[in-house]
Amino acid sequence: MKRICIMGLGYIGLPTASMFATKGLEVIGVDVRAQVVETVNGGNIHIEEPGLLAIVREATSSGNLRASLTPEPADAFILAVPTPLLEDKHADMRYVCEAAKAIVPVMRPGCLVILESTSPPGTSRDLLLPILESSGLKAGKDFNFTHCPERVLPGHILDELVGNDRVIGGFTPDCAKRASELYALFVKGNILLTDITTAEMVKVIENTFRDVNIALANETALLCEALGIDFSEVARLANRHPRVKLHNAGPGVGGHCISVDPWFLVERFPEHAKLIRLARERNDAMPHHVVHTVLGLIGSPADAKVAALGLAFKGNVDDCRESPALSVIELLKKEGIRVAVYDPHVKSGPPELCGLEECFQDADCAVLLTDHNEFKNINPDQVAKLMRKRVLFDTRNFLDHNNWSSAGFHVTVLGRGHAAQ
Ligand code: SAJ
Repeated sequence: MKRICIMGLGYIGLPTASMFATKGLEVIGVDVRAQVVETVNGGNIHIEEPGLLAIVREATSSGNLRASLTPEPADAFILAVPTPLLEDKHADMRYVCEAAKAIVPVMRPGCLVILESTSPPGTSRDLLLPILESSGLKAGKDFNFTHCPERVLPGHILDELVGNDRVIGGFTPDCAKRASELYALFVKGNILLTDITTAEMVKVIENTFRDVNIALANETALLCEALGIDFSEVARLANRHPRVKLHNAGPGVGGHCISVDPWFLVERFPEHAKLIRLARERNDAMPHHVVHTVLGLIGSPADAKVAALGLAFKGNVDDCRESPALSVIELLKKEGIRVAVYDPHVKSGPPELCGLEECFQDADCAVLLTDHNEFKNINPDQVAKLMRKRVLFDTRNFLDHNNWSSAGFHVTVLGRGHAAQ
């Protein structure tokens, strides 16, 4: 294989394109956004990811990577476009379909087509196959067809692209073998071959596994509150069992993966995926629980104000997609409460976003929503002077509570019942 065409230059497509280009392949990175094409061709990046700029520079300056608005004939095509969630909790497959239609005119006999985007199981056979075969070529006979889901962790994408095991599902075993030869150019983890629908299910169930476990942790936290005991103590001791791994409780599940992918199963199999739906609903209800607790803590002072710490969906990233913090803020505002948000990682966002001092100024309660390391460095004595009341609600059991209590704060922790506070 000499020439590959990657559809979508986002969080997955751009690192993957650069990786192949630095291994000597000629790579055409295609994106529908002219601005992205221009940025990449200039050796720059439009997304934050450690190490990405260096590898994009290396790839473009060698002449091996070039971005374009339209696909060109190639030995392999990789579809790495988004599959977001629609309002009705169904996957929006528009981008996958459009990318597939765009490559049909440039597909040639013997080429390899790879779907990387996380998709509802069945997508490759039911949705993509007819589009690709409209080229007049037959999958498994005239062209190779596979699903190779990405499983990288944002913030560690370049390391995990290389080091993680890679699952490759083929329309036929030969198709899978062909794709494995391509990925072997840079993957150092094991390459595991299977069929195309199994690979789709593997990816979706990985994130569903995590969502269901977090839902169990969140539900356990609510039970502990009702019992007057501490979830963190229960989890610490239960996790000493060799086969138990309770996840962390918190304000909900965000990001574009774990809070999205389980719906792909619910959408397709509503009559079977009952536990998966319940887990999603449990996690989505956590912001309501957070707000209910805050209301109990602040009572009903006139002009109440809450200082929210964190907007991003998890610690030490700037990504706010599906962040539970956004839901908490909206729900508080609906209750007529003023909200100010401090997030050292997020550069732009809702109007409530402000600096540390402005956030704490005259607040009746501080609520920690994201576990950014910077929050550990906040000096409780200093912010106490700014606040109207010294009340802290830690929804992730993250801060040093002794420190905050010593500064006169009434500290409440999600999952810790009154008797254990
Ligand atoms: N969370 C909890 N409790 C926990 C763990 C996480 O409440 O015990 C919350 C986080 O705060 C966050 C959300 O869940 O809001 C998701 O965070 P995450 O770190 O678990 O996952 P992501 O979305 O950053 O990345 C995941 C990764 N999957 C797993 O860890 C199983 C990654 O490997 C996938 O490649 C990625 O989704 C993806 O692209 O699908």
